[in-house]
Amino acid sequence: MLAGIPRPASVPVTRISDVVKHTATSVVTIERFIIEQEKLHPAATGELSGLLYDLALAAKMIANKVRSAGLADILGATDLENVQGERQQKLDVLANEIIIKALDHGGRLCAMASEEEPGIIDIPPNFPCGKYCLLFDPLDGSSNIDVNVPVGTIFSVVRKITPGSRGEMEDMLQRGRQQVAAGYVIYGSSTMLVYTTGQGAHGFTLDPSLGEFLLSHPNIRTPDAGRYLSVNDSYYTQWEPNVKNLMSYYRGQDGNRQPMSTRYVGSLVADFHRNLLGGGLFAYPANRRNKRGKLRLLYEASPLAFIVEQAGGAASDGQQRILDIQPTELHQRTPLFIGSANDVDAARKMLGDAKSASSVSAVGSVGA
Ligand code: AHM
Ligand code: MG
Repeated sequence: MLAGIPRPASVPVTRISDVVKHTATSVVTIERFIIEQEKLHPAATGELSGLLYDLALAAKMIANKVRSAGLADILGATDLENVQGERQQKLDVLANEIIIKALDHGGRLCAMASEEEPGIIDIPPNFPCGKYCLLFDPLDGSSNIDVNVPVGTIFSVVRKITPGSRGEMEDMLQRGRQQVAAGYVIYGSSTMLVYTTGQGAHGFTLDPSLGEFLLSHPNIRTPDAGRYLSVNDSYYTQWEPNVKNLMSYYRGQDGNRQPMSTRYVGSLVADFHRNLLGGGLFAYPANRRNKRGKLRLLYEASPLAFIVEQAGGAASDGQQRILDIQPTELHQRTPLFIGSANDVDAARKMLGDAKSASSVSAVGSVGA
């Protein structure tokens, strides 16, 4: 089941579609889907399933807060700053608390880490510890809340690797390919939860009248080449020449491809989700001011990379596969090129092998 654990070629792979039999009109709750997915793994203890239920519950609670934010007069920034030196929105604080409170007592986790907290979040001593670690961004894109633009929650689950019951930093700093589950929730025109445990990427839409996530997007597949390019052009003057050339390529300005359409919400989950379904590339390159880009490896790039790969796409920092990067810090940033496989491959060729003329010409000659 687990990503990163190679399966011998001779062992037949059981797929979720072998176990979950449903038609396009079947009503499948996330709970039933998780239970049926667990049946793929006879040795499963149910801990991961329990963790996923708890995350779905937290998502519903956050969706409720996001939906009623204006009514409850809780919009606007607090005076607090988070560990990245950014102003927190009140909903960031709420979402952070909701996830911690929904997950800290279930006996499934040994520790958590959040974009909003500087260090490891310990499980309170009165609660049992489990074998997983949860890393999350409780409310990504929160600067968009005041203008009613979709925001999201992103999460990553890894297995504890150190001895002892409490989670350590070493447990948190694992390569993305070691993730056992990852997902995101988009609070948009509807609330959707998309997750993977390494058996495909599956999407569930919240039915607000039932309060249930229903399977709406089984086995998501992203197109190999995309329609949309999502990048913040305001950094153009800060980009290195090879990044400028890459963006010219995507726009068809060098004559080597049809131009992609530009779409940039500025809310990672919203941009990623649109491109996952419609095909395309989200790019947040390094620039001269931010040498490692802006986005965080462990709870933004890695979980989305796990999902996009499960959907047939790819994710790179321009040099290497996101899931292969060895983290060294909890809040580490990374450049990110994520989406349709062919479009990510172009970034890898034009940035990773920028010194190699043959690689560049494999994508096409680049404009100045
Ligand atoms: P946040 O985690 O502080 O909300 O920042 C992450 C957000 C992403 O959602 C989005 O893709 C990016 O920042 C936008 O950054 P920029 O305004 O530099 O384009
Ligand atoms: Mg974020």
